[in-house]
Amino acid sequence: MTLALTREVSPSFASCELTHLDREPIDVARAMLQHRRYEGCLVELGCDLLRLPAELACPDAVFVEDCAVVLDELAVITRPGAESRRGETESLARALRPFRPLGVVEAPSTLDGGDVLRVGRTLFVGLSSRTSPDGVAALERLVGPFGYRVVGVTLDGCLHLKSAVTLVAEGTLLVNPRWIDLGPFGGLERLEVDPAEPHAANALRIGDAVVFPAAWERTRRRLEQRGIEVCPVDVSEIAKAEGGVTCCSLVFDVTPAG
Ligand code: CIR
Repeated sequence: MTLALTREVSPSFASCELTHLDREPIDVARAMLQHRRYEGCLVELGCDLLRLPAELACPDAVFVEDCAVVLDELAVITRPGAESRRGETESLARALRPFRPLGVVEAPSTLDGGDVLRVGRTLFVGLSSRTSPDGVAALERLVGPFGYRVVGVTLDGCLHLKSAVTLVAEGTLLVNPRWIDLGPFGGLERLEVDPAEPHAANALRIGDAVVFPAAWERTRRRLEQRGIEVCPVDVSEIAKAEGGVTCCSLVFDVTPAG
């Protein structure tokens, strides 16, 4: 069975970190509603939901993806680059412990899960303002023994690697080529976002479908023309906090007990 781990939107969500966006008023009640609908979409696509309660002191805690990298063999608990987010990892580690052995990224290294894109046995890792080179090395030490290759990727103009590139089908990437060096991705097919929609490269693949922000209609058409099933979700308030669709869940397979 496939589990989607999520966390409720914090009442303090409007005080989120922002790096590349200007602060706009966020309707937190609406963000909560949009988050519920996003969860509904994951359930429709066959996931079982494990929803953690909101972290009142952590405005960004809904973005669970940044605090862990969950692989079949282990879960790596990250050390987020933003200091305000470091308090999020403890409860997440507790939630993941029943499902995977844990590895931990230790200080002073930093790593955000939003910078890690898995394609088969390769982990592409964005060298963003949140992920340090020694964070990449720490990840490599933890996952190398399981046969994963770790490849650093330079990026510019966006928050995380997965703001600029995600996997939307076997062997096919959705990319904004203006934000990353695509050199390390040689051999994989690329579908570019519509130039009018620079933030549209963040799609969440579940089975053969992708969960995708409803706002990016032009890029959605490109996906559908490729034969990819798109489940649109309205994440307008979540986007104001610089969040996308991958960052609101950790999706992984579990073996049912018994
Ligand atoms: C932050 O700046 O950390 C949050 N406001 C947004 C994090 C989004 N995470 C992601 O794309 N993986």
